[in-house]
Amino acid sequence: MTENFFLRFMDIHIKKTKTADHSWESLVAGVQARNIRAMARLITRVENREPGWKEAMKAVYPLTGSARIFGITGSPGAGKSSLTCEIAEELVKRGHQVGIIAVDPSSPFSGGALLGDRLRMKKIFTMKEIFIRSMATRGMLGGLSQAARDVARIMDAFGKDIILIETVGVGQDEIEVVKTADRVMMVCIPGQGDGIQALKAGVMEIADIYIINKADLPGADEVMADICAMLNLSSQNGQALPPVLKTSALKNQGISELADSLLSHPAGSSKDTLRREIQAREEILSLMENDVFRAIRSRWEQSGALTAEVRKMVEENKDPYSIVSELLQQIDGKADLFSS
Ligand SMILES: Nc1nc2c(ncn2[C@@H]2O[C@H](COP(=O)(O)OP(=O)(O)OP(=O)(O)O)[C@@H](O)[C@H]2O)c(=O)[nH]1
Ligand SMILES: [Mg+2]
Repeated sequence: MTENFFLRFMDIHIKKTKTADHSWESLVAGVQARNIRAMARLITRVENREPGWKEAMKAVYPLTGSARIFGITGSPGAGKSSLTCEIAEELVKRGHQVGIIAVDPSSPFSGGALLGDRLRMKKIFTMKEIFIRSMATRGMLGGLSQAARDVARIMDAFGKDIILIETVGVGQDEIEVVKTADRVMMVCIPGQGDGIQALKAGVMEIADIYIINKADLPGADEVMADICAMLNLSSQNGQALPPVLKTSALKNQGISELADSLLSHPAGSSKDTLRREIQAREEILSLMENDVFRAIRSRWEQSGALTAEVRKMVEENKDPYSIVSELLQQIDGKADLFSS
């Protein structure tokens, strides 16, 4: 009896230890085996830049490449989240596996922020074909767009073949995030004449599809005409104009046409190649910037050089420009690398 109990206890203990195997290898293997908890955990650990994250991403990378990434941006309250939900549902109907990355400027996604209180939107949380992850804009180690890339890749490795990234199209960081997508949807709304002027500067040129959401409200045709006029003005000779579509996320109108337009884009055009090159360059540079900076900083901090120089600046009024030049000169004698 006692022995039996002991064996059972051991058995449970072993099972527990097994399921609690959170090594990077087991998480990556879990993602490959389509284990949702492994995916969620891997995302968190990579986002937190826990030691070993880069090795994990090296293992994830070869598993990626089949997902299409669509960015969705626009002014606050334009209906981006509502549209994201409608598009996701439509794509699931067509047999796709969808990942959603909601970049929320205010708070990490907790179930309320993205959803509002609409029941329809809550539904997609229960659909096994859809995985939603939110990301706070602040405090993201290594930069927001890199975090979005990493999360999208993990979802891709899991088997999500479409990834939707929602961001508010206001700050530079958010714009950088949508630039990591293969195609970008820009959401406008009726009565936004001035808004379009404001958006024009930063976001308009990166959009591939223009959407006038809330087309159930008056004024949609006017905004459509404004956008078309603007696109016509800025288009170069012979260049095809991006599609401009009207939707109502509220009434589920125009969603199917939008999905058609998203999916119809032929892959591999020269514009795509150019975009990929720009994205690759930005990613390499951003990863490098982070690593180089961190390596140098920790070297200076550990050697006490930084503290010494801080004191010189405060107590002896030494200028910071000379401090940085001199510190850089100490790095492997390769001062010329850093001089400009
Ligand atoms: N009339 C109408 N209202 C809509 C439509 N789509 C969304 N809304 C409403 O607009 C409000 C904002 O919708 P969200 O989907 O949260 O908009 P969002 O762009 O994600 O908002 P933020 O993420 O806060 O910038 C909600 O009250 C929605 O119900 C639509 O097509 N028509
Ligand atoms: Mg939203």
